[in-house]
Amino acid sequence: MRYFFFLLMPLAMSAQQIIPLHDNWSFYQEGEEVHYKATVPGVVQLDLMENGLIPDPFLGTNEDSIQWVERENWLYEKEFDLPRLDTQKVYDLVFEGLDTYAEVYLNDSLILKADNMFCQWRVDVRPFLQKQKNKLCILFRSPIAVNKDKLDGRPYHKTAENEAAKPHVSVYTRKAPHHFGWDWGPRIVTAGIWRPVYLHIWQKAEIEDFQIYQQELHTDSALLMGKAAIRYSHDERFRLRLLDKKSGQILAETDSTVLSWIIKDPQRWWPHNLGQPHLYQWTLQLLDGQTVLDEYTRSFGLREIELINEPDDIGESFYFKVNGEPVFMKGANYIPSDAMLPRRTRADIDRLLEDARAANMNMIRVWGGGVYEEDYFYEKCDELGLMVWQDFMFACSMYPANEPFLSNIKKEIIYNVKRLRNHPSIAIWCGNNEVDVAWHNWGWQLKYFISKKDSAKMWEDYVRIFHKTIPNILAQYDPERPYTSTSPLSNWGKLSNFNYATMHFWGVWHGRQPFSDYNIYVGRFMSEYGFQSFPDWKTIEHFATPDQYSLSSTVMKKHQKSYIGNGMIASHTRSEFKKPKGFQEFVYKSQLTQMIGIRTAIRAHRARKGHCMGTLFWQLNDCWPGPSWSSIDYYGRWKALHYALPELYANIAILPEQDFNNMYIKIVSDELKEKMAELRVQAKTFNGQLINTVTEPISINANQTREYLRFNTKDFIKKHNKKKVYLDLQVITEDSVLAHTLYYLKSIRSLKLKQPQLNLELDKKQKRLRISSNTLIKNLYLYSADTDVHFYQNYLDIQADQQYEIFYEGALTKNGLRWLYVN
Ligand code: BMA
Repeated sequence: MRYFFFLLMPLAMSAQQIIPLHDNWSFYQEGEEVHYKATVPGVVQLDLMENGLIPDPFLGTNEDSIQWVERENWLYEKEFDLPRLDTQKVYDLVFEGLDTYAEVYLNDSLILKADNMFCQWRVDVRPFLQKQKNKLCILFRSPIAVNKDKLDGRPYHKTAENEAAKPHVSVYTRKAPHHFGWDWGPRIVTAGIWRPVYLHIWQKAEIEDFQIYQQELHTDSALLMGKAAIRYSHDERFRLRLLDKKSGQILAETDSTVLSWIIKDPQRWWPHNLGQPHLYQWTLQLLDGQTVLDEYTRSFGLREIELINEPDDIGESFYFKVNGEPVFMKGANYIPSDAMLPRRTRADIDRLLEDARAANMNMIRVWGGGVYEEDYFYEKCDELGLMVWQDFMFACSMYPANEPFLSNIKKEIIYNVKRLRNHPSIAIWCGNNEVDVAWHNWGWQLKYFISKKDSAKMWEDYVRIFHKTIPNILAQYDPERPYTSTSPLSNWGKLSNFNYATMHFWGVWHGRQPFSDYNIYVGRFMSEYGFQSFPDWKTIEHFATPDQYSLSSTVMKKHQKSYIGNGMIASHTRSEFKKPKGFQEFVYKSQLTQMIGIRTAIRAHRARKGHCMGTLFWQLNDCWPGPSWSSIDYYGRWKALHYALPELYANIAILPEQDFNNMYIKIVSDELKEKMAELRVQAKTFNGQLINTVTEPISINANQTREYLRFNTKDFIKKHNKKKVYLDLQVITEDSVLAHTLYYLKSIRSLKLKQPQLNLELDKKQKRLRISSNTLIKNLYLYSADTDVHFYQNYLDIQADQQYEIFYEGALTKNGLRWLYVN
């Protein structure tokens, strides 16, 4: 019997009132007179920008000129009236998030001191309220100032290597670690009311929490139990009723706080690539006679998730079973999608997560150097059937566990676990990002002269937080969801380590190894690996002026945050391609280079399915415009890598491997059923002349990778020059193409490509481009010079014997249409 837990959040309420407090805020710098208009939710850097007091830190080298903001204290003020004040009611002032050290005054009384941006703060303010001219004032203290005195004699902050300025205070501050600087983002130490603030007015009782236990899940029925936590303003008891939201059918009713009910023929929640992410919508009502005092509605899914992380013949497995089936995880690491997050909209979240799904990802990892995302983010993942690997917010540095700090951490973990545990999409909790691996392998102890005694204490604190406190909290609040103390569990230094659990493989990039090493270093679950590229050209045009279009310009260097960044991109691009003509061509080739690297890795990981059961590249997205490991840039523009992912991450994919003159055609299937199909391999010249064809009927094994065909390439291409031909590989059924890829027998830079005659026909009505060519065009990149256009396919190889139709979004004109290709 398995138990699963869900939490219902308020959606619609009766006899309850929410008064948002987002209007008419002003802010000012402590010690200054002038007040300016503020936007709430928001952060002070956005408000300063809005008021023209600082430049946009995302442009040029402006980041430097806004650094003073973090050292100041900021005050936010607002007045509000209430339609009436009712002594019978509770008036909770709720802050969904305060960033970070905030003192809140209501009508001059200090009602709250906040010190953790990841927590919700709720204060009953009835005694402080008046009907008119309530004055709310919040003082945000500089996290630098608050913490700088804590550094003396303490060793922890020495390890905070990602912080872009001193003093290093991030490890003493419960605030998004990347705010202090990271190797893909700016240092913007924000402050402000970063999430919604409102008055929650209620009477008699309210539903504080509703946890659902999936007691039994069979094909014909599911047995569920729910436990409600009710807050009473007076000592009274009420009835609870649970409804199916759609049909209105009453599922259960009780005088206690525990309900149980049965669902006949339950539909399971599946990751989208294996089935429907079915969601039930249930509403819990709190009743006082016939009056509904409070109502919670929430969607949730019935599913089983198990983590198999145990010793095996070669080392230690690490894979997930979803609804009993081993599932290979395909995806990427997610970072906060804006360095100043509150300005991000729901539409932005929709687009990014839909883009992840469009790339055939089934998992994203919410990485531990950012934030616990807002509810909407996970609701969207639930809906899309996108599984979430959820880190707790600790990354790449050692954290103290002294009493006040640990209790702050506990509060944060409990709050976020209760808030998020309902989501079927969340597959696993993970203690931190790379803290364990760093402590044991990055040489901090020697580098920072950390004494034996301090080292022992630091590790003791690590154990206290990640091996004791967090798992203890989870045992109480979310016992059935898997927990792993850190990612990775194994370090990439030694090849034998790749037999053990999770792996962040940074040999390519930090270790300066070639892409081909992705084929050798395949771990059991690759939770990170990656390669950088420059963002879309339009994005570059936005943050840099033409005089800065070079790798060595001040702006291009400022936006590159990795210590080896631009050089590493340049050297790999040079080894894949001929010398680019100009910076724009370099940017284009940098993206193709990244795509080639990550394609090598993904294919290698999927080829060894079974040994390896997950591949999450670093990183999905950006928090500002600049070169980085992302597949989608800050403005949501897809890089060449993201365009390649739908094929690479498809449930059925062809994995060609070449070893001298031997060609091995493997096919990976993530499908749960065997499939009958035909494998067709053709050799063609660049002009489209067919040299050879092989067609093999195959039955594709379910949930497995296997070799289906092997041949000698020399024989197959009948003495043609390898530099002048390519393979066209397809897996087809009578009515569909299950998988398709083109394979080149030589590196791109050595191919004898010819100058093409490209035919482009634009149909603005259909938003469609028709493309054909007299010779193969390698990686045709289409863009619009004057408007923002998203092509649904791009960087395609155009075969001479095919016609292509590419659809797009946006306003494309014939004059604005531009392209680049490798030829
Ligand atoms: C990984 C991440 C990040 C970092 C990336 C690139 O280890 O966890 O800390 O941005 O490497 O260096």
